[in-house]
Amino acid sequence: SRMDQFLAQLPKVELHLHIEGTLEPEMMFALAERNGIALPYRSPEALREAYQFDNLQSFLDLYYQGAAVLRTRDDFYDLAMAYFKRCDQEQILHYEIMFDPQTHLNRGVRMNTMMEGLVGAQQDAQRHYGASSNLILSLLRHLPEEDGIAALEQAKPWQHLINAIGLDSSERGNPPSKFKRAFELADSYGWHRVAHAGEEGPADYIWEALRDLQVRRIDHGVRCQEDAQLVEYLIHHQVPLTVCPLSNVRLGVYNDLRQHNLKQLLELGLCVTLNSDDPAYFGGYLTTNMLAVQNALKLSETQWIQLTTNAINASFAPVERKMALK
Ligand code: ES4
Ligand code: ZN
Repeated sequence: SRMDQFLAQLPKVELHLHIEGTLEPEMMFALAERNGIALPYRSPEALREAYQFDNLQSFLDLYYQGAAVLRTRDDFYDLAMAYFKRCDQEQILHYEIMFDPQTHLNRGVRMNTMMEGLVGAQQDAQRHYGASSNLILSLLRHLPEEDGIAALEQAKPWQHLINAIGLDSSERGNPPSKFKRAFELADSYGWHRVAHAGEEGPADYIWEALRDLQVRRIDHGVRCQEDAQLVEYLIHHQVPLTVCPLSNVRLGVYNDLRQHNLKQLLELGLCVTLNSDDPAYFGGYLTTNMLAVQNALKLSETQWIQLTTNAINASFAPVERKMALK
């Protein structure tokens, strides 16, 4: 349709993307073979069939298992480059990608290995596609804060190639306040701060991320509507929310896209952005998310342009790059 055409050609920015969540079953099998690792599935198709999640934790279990095929610098390079190529095909001109170093450090993969692969791919994508990107080092909130601080210390030599700290993994029972000192250390590196909050966890975790971690963006944040004062605050301060519609449906945050509050939040005047989260696991990349949202919620062209403008404003791109994107 004309609207699908409009969405396909619209210049895009992606701010909530786990690079380990772009590991397609085919690449998982190829890397497993390259590294001599056995997978407990017969084929990529059989693996894909196992992607039926009840909640965040049931997804995370498979996601961490899948990430175990990533061992070498080339693995991280190939993973990132496949996503960057995809971005070029979808008019995604700027992206800020998260990675979970603890997932890899705890398996004996060195920080240098990850960083050389990821940064190498970022540089090549800049050269080949003219795209700009930022790296967000994300801590696993189910692990102790000390473990996260150890990861940050390993990242210190790379501090100028990392743009922000993030916080992800199992939200319930792991409040943002647990990571106050880790986020202070990241601040001393000159990094921006973001955190997953209000995905499965309560609205109070959004307040905590703002107050205790001083975050500049909230990843997900869709449960903010359970607290009217919080909604008012988010509007007044234009705190960006990186909303991930297909992720929310696949993980049971909403039963159906038609129940998703993305359009409502946008119309209330929040700085909403649209993102794909873990596209290899949740059924599609950014354009697929947009088409599914359009099908379910029917946004106007003006609203779609607003979502993109919000993403440009909410990004950590240098001001000259933001102007070029507009
Ligand atoms: C994640 Cl959807 C989601 N939520 C929390 N942590 C994550 N890590 C990767 N995807
Ligand atoms: Zn996420």
